[in-house]
Amino acid sequence: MTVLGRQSHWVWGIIPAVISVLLLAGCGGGGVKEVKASLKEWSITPEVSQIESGKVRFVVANDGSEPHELVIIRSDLSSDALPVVDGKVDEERVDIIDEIEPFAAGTTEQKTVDLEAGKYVLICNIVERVPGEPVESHYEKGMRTAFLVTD
Ligand SMILES: [Cu+2]
Repeated sequence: MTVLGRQSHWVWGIIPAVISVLLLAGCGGGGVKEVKASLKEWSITPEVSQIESGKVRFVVANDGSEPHELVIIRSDLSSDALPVVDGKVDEERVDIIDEIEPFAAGTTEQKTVDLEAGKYVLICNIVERVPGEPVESHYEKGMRTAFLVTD
């Protein structure tokens, strides 16, 4: 009797642990997916180029030598075909989901967004204007990349 009693305690104790593990595996650990990305002169490089819809936490490192930003745009256009006025993507004419404001070289910022399935473009929309010199458009220099969100 004593031995049997110990065994059933052991069984009841392990069941919640097994259920927890199964739930975590099924829900992707709470439902927020993390995407690390690197910004520098002149590129935006996420560690993956597509992800399933839902909450996505972008963890973005500025690995360059000057400030950059990350703008998340929903668009069916290819990443180099967004409407541009004088070097800057026209933010009135694209569907901006969210953005991380310009942040310093050597630092990391993050932002969690809820993304529906669709095509997106990640850009840096900083334009530097020095009198007497051509404008320096981070977007036109290459800080743009397509990002796909699947069902
Ligand atoms: Cu930039």
